[in-house]
Amino acid sequence: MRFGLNTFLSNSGFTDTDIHLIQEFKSYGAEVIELAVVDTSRVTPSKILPALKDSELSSPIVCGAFGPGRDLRGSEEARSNTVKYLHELIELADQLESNVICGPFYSETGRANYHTTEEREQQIDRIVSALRPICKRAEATGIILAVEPLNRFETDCINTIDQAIDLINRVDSPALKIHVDTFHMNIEEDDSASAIIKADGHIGHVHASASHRGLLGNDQVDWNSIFSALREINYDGDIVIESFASGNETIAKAASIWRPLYDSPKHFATEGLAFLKDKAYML
Ligand code: LER
Ligand code: MN
Repeated sequence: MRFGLNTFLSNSGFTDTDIHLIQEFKSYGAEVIELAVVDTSRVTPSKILPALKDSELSSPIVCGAFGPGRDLRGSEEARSNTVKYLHELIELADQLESNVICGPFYSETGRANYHTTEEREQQIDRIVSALRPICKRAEATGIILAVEPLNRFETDCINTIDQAIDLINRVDSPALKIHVDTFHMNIEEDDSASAIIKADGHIGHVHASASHRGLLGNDQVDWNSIFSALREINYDGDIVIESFASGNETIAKAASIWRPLYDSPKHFATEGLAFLKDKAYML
């Protein structure tokens, strides 16, 4: 298990101008960095790779961002934009020597509306058809696509681990796994630890995020039971702390961040990583 930090902590999308974050996150105690890539054309692997190696943070996670216009169940244009973006992320991950791409690939974050059962079924069919060839490409590249259920206020599409397992069964590719996020599970699951155990064999990535997206351990997530469950299924992937910089309109809208979640990324990150490492080694 590696413990790490997502670059959304510091800004609204990682680009070449943020390379300094790699060393910064290392100094906070990160063992892996998750690069939140909104625009692939602003990330140059030949510039990033040496910085990752110098900081001993090789093999990053690539986190996809699904803002307006990226939607596998949306208009034809939105669907083709998303397919193109996912292919770009695979190419980028391959060049960055990353093994995992994560995020809510299926739809635009913030799209939450009523749909009839028939409409839902049609939407899932569209998502499955779009994901199959993308997963084939991921399989050929040896990259895992970890799909993240989001809470009901951020999507009406995939909210629970059960729904993610159903999607995985329909796509039927070893490259498609689940990206669990403790914040979303805290809202949607009966019990987050049981949901993790149910997903045994399917979990490709974990976001550690407090119930209020603030300081880990100062919140309502039952971290002991989360770690016991991960231990029970012998999870050996990465656990990345996710929270969001405030004062940024893009992030505020995407993740419903209306007030600052921490005083400084440094304090939030060092305390959070120390908390997670403690929990992991205690159990
Ligand atoms: C992304 O990882 C996530 O958890 C979303 O809630 C962001 O909008
Ligand atoms: Mn997340």
